Amino acid sequence: MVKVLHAADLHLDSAFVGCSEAEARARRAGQRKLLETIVELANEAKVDLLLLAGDVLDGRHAYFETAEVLSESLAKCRAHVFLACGNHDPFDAASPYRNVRFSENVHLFCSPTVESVELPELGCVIHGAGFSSSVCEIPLLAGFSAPNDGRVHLLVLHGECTEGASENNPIRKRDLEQSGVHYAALGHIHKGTSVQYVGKTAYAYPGCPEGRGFDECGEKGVLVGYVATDRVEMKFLPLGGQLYEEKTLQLHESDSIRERLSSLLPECAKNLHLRVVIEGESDPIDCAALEAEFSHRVGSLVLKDRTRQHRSPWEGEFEQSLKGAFLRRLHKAYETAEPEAQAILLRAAILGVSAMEDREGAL
Ligand SMILES: [Mn+2]
Repeated sequence: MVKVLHAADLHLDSAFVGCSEAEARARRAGQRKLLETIVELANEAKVDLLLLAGDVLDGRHAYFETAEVLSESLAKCRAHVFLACGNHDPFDAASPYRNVRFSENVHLFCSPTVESVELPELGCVIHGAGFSSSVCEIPLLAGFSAPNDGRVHLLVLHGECTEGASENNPIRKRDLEQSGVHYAALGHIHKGTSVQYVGKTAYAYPGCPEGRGFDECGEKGVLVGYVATDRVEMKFLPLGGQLYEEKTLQLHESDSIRERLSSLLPECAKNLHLRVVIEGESDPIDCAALEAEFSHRVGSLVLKDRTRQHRSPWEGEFEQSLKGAFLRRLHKAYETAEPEAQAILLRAAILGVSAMEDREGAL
């Protein structure tokens, strides 16, 4: 039985396009810190293996600091480290890995053919392959099969689980099954999965270890656990890094948006990036002012006003337009109509204007 920490898709040195330069720099520093956290966790949990399943770097433009952190923190790791290159960090001529001084405990799977490293003291074998360019249409695992020899067999691989074509190393179920490995530590999919099985092979994606945007919502982390020849127990461990969430705030007639927002937001959660979609009916909302007022309570706050506006049904009746003429006639009739007819005229005005403005009409 071997103890394993499985992480992937750190995307160190991401550009953080939407951020200011200072924010982007801080976020990149935070990513490096997260790598250190992962190594600390591996040491605390006394794992035998740290498996990094690709896209550890976001691209070819790695910073000097990142090369240093990779070299120094992985050297501090008391486990054997196996890193399989992915589509974002392929081992090509320009790979930043060529400038990293990796310590002896680190092994890079950087060739597109499956390579096997035996660790006799642990009774296990680690298999892996890596991208040598950013596109890999050939299934790297095809034809590979580990021997059934009583040792624990693990695989570290970056790719997309699919039965169809993919530019990102299509990993097919039949290839996973035939591989005969007990655990396939995969990378590429940023939304983590639970451990799944095909035949006797268990496989999982840990997802990215922290969010970078609203396309990576929810709690992120790594997988830690045990792999034996007859069972696999991997558990998700959240890392408490940057967290992106989207919430919907449904406004009701008498609600104060400030009060509702205030009770929705945590008092202080600097790693939380929140997008709040406001729905319901309301007067126009000054999103920028509310964001400025409440953003100190979170890492960042984005408000989206999707409310329908309160407005007079006769708004626009003096316009020189079809809408204006329509509203003037209805309003005139409305003033002398019985209450029952008034209600119908009001609905006609709302629905008519909605149709003319090509939006949904509230009944
Ligand atoms: Mn990838």
